[in-house]
Amino acid sequence: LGKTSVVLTAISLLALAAVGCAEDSANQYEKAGTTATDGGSPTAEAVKPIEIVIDNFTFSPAELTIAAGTKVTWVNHDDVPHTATSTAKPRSFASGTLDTDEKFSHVFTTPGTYEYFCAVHPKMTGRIIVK
Ligand SMILES: [Cu+2]
Repeated sequence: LGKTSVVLTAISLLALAAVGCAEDSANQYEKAGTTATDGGSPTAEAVKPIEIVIDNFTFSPAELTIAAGTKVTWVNHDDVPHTATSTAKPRSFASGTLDTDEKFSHVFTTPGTYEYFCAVHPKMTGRIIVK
């Protein structure tokens, strides 16, 4: 009997630990989502996702420095379609056409400087520096 209750205790502890981890991840995700637009320091947490807003024919922020492994999401808040297309060839990323409120995400794993533009409006440009 004693052995059984030890095993049962171990199982419940494991279950608690798993629940705790899941809650932590969810909280971090929510926090990142609400702070991504406040312009906080992007280097504070390497894995915090970053959002670039497209509005009024502008990428904002136009230049961004991030840690390798960061996920960047572009969201189009304009009422015309835009893209986020890497300038380099071969392209390291290309969103395709983003209609209003559509999003595109890319994880930057390799350090370097990534120039990009809007294929519909080539004068719209941005730059991401991955450290
Ligand atoms: Cu555009």
